[in-house]
Amino acid sequence: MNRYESTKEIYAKYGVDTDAAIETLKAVSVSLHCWQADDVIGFDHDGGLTGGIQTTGNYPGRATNPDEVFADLDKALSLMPGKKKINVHACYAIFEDGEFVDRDKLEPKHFKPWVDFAKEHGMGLDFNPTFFSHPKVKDGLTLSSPDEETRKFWIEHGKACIRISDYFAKETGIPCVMNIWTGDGFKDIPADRMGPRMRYKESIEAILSEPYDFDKVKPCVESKVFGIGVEAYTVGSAEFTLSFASEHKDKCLPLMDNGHYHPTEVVSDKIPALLCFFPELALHVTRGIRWDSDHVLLVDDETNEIAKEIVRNDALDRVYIALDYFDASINRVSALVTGFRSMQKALLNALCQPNKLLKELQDTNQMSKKMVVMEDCKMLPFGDVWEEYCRQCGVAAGDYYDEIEAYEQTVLSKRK
Ligand code: RNT
Ligand code: ZN
Repeated sequence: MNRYESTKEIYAKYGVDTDAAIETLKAVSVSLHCWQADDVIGFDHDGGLTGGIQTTGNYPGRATNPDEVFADLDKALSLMPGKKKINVHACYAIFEDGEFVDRDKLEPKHFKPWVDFAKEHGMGLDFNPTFFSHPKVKDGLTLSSPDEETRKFWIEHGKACIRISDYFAKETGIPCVMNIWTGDGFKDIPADRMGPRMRYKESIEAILSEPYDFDKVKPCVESKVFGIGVEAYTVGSAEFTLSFASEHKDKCLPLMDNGHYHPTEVVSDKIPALLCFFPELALHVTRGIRWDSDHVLLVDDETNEIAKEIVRNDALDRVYIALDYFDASINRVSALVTGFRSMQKALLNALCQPNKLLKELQDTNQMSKKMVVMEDCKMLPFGDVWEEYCRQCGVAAGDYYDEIEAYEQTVLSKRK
């Protein structure tokens, strides 16, 4: 008997069907963010990243143009098991022959290469308006600016992005999640906390007045507790975005990024809370160290708990899972692959838990036994299930670093 066959029997004793877990995971999309490939810079400006987020590190080989980003994503995708989507930011618009338009004038054609790339890989695409790294961010504000012209520019950008999201959904035949995040906020104590929020509310409503089919385009609002340089106040706070999404349930979803809460708050506990009220919700899965530091996702406790809450609540088709981290201090292809694999491992592990049994133990108040079974499950031979899953997906279960190293030597190290 091979290892997987015997592992399967061990899991079966807990009522877990590992073959079924593998099949289920194969159909779950995880959205891979293009921005880990180039430190969140994009192609539409020469400057660096500004606006409440930051990448640190200067590992050699950063992709600096569309060809390089596509090549790196290609390499990364070849080393990942599972179903993927690619998450694109508006600043990754691709202009032909010296053409340039500002963000309020972006059109679907500026993203055609992304559609071609997605089609080649049989993937869907997600999208994000880019409300940062741009001269029209006025005094740190975009959609919530007191300056009408500034707000108008960014509203037009948001509307253009809805049209582009619609194009993505139509071309790929897969719904496009479009996330609205702004770094709007203040470094120091504001005198008016409500005014910017009222303007933000009206601006997002104006963006969402652009017509779209909510089955195809899924606008989201992402909250945050604070950003770099805007430590005192964030316009799009947790209460603001959750209330907004709740008031506009027929046209947008709440998005939770697990780096965007106070350090002892956990998104894993918020998922079931939101599932009681929202038909669908979206996530940015990341790894914060002390604060929203956007480290590469690993299989840590919270990643496992997030996956478990999605699986236990039978919500794999109600939660849009996307990754969001950016580490410039290590090989970026490795970062893409390791983070994506971590999410896959957490999901597969969650699918291999005796969730039904554990729930029964809780509901009959057998809490000591529940604790013992939960602890026992940590020692199950999960590695064999992972190995089988990767085998079926046609990728190595581990040991992918050699390939990354070879790519670094032949491609990344040759870049200027
Ligand atoms: C920033 C938010 C946001 C960004 C991306 C690039 O704190 O998490 O989602 O990371 O839009
Ligand atoms: Zn995020």
